[in-house]
Amino acid sequence: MGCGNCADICPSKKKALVMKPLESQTPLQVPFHEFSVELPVRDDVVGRTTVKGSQFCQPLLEFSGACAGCGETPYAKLLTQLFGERMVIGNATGCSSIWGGSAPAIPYCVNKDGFGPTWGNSLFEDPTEFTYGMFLGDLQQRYKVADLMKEALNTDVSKEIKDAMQGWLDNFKDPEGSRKYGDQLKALLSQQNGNNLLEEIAGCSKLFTKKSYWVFVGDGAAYDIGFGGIDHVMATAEDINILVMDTEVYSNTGGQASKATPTGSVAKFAASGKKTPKKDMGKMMMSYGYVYVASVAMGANKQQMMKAFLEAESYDGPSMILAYSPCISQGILAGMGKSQEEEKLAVQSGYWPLYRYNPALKAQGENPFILDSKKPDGSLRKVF
Ligand SMILES: Cc1ncc(C[n+]2csc(CCOP(=O)(O)OP(=O)(O)O)c2C)c(N)n1
Ligand code: SF4
Repeated sequence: MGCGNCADICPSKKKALVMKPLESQTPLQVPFHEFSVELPVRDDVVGRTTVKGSQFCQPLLEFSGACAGCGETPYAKLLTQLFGERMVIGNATGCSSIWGGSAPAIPYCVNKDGFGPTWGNSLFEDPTEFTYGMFLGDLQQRYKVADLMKEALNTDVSKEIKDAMQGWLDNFKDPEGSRKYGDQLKALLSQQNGNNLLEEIAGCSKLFTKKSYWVFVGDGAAYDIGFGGIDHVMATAEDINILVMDTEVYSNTGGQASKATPTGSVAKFAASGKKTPKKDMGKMMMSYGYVYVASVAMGANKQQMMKAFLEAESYDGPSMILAYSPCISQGILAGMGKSQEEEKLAVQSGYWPLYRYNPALKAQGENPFILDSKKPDGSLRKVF
């Protein structure tokens, strides 16, 4: 059961997975599955930030309602493995809001400590402003906590508490550091009664860990109706990440052309082939100079995608990742079981370039633009 992409692209010499009909496997595999879910998550074996290590981390997105082989979900799943326990996601209306939250079911889940992505769906037209609002609310409240801690440092509290507070203030923007000192403070402050200031700080403990703000958006929302909001929020230079899952059509409403649809593509509202070229969103964002921009395709280069996700998230400013996402609406001839392979072909042929534009490199006097894909291999006409 399933799309078969994982079996198709399994990199081991002897395939780790072989697809077989569900009815022939249920009696054997269900007990295996039940046993496997009782095992602890071993996310400390290999580094979390490597392609291999990330797959030892618990996905905090499971059992979505997407089409089998959907190109969007693998990106979202991986992001939850990297940052899930401190992620806030503002989702545009589109396929990702439907597979991501068809009430009353939601595929986002929590880890054993009860932490998981905070997820909300706004509208087709304003996901970036929606996420920005939550980001600003969180930031202002964290500034208030910082003020309270600075006040407490000037009072007669224990050295341990002062050290933990100073550590937290020094690591305000650092996810690991703010969590470490925040956890110390939670433990220390739980023993303090009768000190109003410390009790007020303890009451803000959910703000201690620095969060990771993400806008999840399709190409229709990003390139068309929600573009004004993207432009505005990117220009604020705040630390917000945007994942554009580019299916090159409005997938959720049946495949209408968007400004991400390339020239000649046949889509609804472009039945005789789209007349105009695909809008170059990456170029537009790069023109700011301070926006991190990357173009990725999981099936083509996982290392490059991983670098882009980590760089975008850690960059202290706005970032946009353009992620090529094959979709059932594209009518892929080989079928959706080959959607990851399709991403590879798109990159090899030069249809979808891979690159990263990292303003942090510019600040160090280096060229911020890195072209990660090779010269096109001439297969464009054959592939498409
Ligand atoms: C203002 C408004 N117009 C139209 C719609 C209907 N609608 C919902 S999702 C969608 C298309 C989404 O396409 P895209 O952003 O590319 O995301 P995808 O479904 O491809 O992931 C449309 C037109 C809407 N929700 N709101
Ligand atoms: S229609 Fe396309 S984008 Fe939407 S869930 Fe299906 S494959 Fe994914």
